[in-house]
Amino acid sequence: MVSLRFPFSFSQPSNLPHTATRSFSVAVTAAAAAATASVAGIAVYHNQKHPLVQNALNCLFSNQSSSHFWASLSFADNSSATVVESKTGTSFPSVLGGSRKLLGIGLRKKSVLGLKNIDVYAFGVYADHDDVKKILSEKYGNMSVAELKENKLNEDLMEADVCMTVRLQIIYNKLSIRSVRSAFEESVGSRLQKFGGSDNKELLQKFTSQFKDEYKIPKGSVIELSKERGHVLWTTIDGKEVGSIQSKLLCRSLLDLYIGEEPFDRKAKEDIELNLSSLIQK
Ligand code: DAO
Ligand code: DAO
Repeated sequence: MVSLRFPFSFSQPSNLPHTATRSFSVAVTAAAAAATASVAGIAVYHNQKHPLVQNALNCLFSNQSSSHFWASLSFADNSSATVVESKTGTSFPSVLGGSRKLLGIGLRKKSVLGLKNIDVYAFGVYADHDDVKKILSEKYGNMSVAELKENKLNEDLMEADVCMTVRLQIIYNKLSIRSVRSAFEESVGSRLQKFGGSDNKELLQKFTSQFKDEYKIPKGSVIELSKERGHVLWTTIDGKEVGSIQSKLLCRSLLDLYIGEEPFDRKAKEDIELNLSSLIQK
């Protein structure tokens, strides 16, 4: 069984504003209760079947003596694990569609007029476990984590025909489709230019035209951008299909926002790298 590592950093509540995006807490909704333990005011329902959770636990206990200690975990059998982005309280399923594993979560912020930074959405990056093993293990399976980093594993992941999903959970309550389009033109547009080398206005236009003006994406909306076999990018909003576009360049550019050279959230990228390495090495 594959075990994912989430490098939890448990911070005291007073540190929260500075460390929030770096802290995860794991909550597992219980279908059946399991053994209970209480440590420093923390309730733990322990389940060996959830390696993600198990690793969180290991990490939790290994941090116990540290002064940076603040978290809340609960586990149970037959449950679906979720990982919570602690600054915003947004939770992400640890597995999507049966085989896509959560590799890391983070926050997309945007500075408005250079005056304030708003949290626009929380995101989770998932990759199909079998694809990762099949496609990347042969090349990388025997490398150490340091070697993997040097070899820019993320670059190969973005290029390879590995099924992936980026799940966005909207936090900002005043998002208009117009502002989404213009942010997208800026963020993805610059990557299309960088990787495509030529004018990709048409591709950008094709993508953004899927988003009709009447769509509403209030706080709590969930957008999934899924890269399917053959570099087909499917978009869903709250589970409803919006459209699909086959373009390796578009898929590459989109993933680059989260795991490329200048990601939205550096810590999220590091977590993703680490968890990807451990998927490959198992
Ligand atoms: O209200 O003017 C404003 C700020 C809008 C910020 C929009 C950022 C949009 C980021 C893309 C969201 C994709 C779902
Ligand atoms: O954060 O800059 C960014 C771009 C993120 C990709 C957003 C694409 C999703 C668009 C969905 C719009 C729904 C109406």
